[in-house]
Amino acid sequence: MQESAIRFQPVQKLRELVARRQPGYSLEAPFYNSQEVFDADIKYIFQRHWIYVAVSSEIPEPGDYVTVEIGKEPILILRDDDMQIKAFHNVCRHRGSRLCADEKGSVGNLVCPYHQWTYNLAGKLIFADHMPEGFDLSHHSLKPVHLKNLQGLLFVCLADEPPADIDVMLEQMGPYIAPHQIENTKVAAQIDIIEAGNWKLTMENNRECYHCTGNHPELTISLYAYSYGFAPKAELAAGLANYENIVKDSHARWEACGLPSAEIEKLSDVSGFRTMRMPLDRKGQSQTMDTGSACKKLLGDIKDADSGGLSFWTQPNSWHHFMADHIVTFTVLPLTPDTTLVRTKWLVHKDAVEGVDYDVANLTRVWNATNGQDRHLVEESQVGVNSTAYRPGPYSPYTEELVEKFTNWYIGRLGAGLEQG
Ligand code: 3BY
Ligand code: FES
Ligand code: FE
Repeated sequence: MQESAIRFQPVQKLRELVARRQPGYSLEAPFYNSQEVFDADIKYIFQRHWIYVAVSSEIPEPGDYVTVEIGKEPILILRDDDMQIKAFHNVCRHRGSRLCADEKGSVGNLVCPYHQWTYNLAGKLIFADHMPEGFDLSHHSLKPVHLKNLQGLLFVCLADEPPADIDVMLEQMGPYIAPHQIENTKVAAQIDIIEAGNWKLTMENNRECYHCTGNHPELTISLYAYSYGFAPKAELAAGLANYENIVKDSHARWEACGLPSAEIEKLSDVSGFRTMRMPLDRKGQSQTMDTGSACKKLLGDIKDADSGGLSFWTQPNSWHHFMADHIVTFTVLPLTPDTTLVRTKWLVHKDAVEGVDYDVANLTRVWNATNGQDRHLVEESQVGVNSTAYRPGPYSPYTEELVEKFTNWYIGRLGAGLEQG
């Protein structure tokens, strides 16, 4: 009896933490700094949900691959000979060596560096030297990983039975993303930063713009403060009403051009997401320092540079901004309880020429600056929540609603995982 009490103590402790979560408040400190919660986050959140990892245009040709690690699971995503995108565990079926150590590359076949077991692009073992007569290659294929391609945004799921409601997201989001034609883009820039903070602090920070006016001088040039909610103070009423009119007119114009724009909010779904095409301030074209296009060649069939910004947020780990001229896409991957990888990619039309159609420094300036500022905010939050003085604090019902939707989703999914075991 004593033995089982000891054995089950961590889960019990986690269940208690989940059960006493106070709605409307930030999470208790162990959620941000304990190894037990981190391990549970990897097991119940990152290994059981659809995780955004990459874009299809990073692997345009057969044999192109990217790798990513979700917790301790190395994953390989590649384009096969039929131009289909597949995901596998990046683990050799011989003695388990990681197959591809590079973050991206291009191969004819996948040759394990250890003893040269060789797999084709379908993951089938086609060569293994020194093995006895009767050794069956077909029993040693790479282990597949579930993958969904949302118009070029690639999501993987490590669960045996992935959440089926990803299909709702694919169906509803498809028409929003399709006009930007990710398949016809290229990565103009990628920047990885490792934030000294728990991944949930990164996600919570992303879900509000309460902090934007005070911290993001570059982003707020193009961002309407009203687009992220505002306290209904009398002196702001006229500004808010004006913004709402701009949204209404812009949506009508964009929808007429084949750009779906209306808000969809399904953040409580297992595969939760939210989207909306939002007007941008001033010239209204792009998230740049002068709010004009950063790339002369517009994406897909989009004719009008003035198409606002389609934002798309997913639970648990991504957000994306699609403009007429470029796309910025973010993936968040937990590394340890207090370090997190934030990977940002800027996509432009594949035929756009650097130095002619776009300038990388100009393209990346706003989000580079913003990421740096957000990193600082997350790192300062981590220092604060580690203090014995930290207690969960109240969310604003006006500007932190989406933060609460994130933490509610997280608590719900973690609780469900702990119940299922
Ligand atoms: O990317 C976003 O949508 C949020 C809101 C604006 C700042 N931010 C990180
Ligand atoms: Fe891959 Fe031996 S571990 S060939
Ligand atoms: Fe921010």
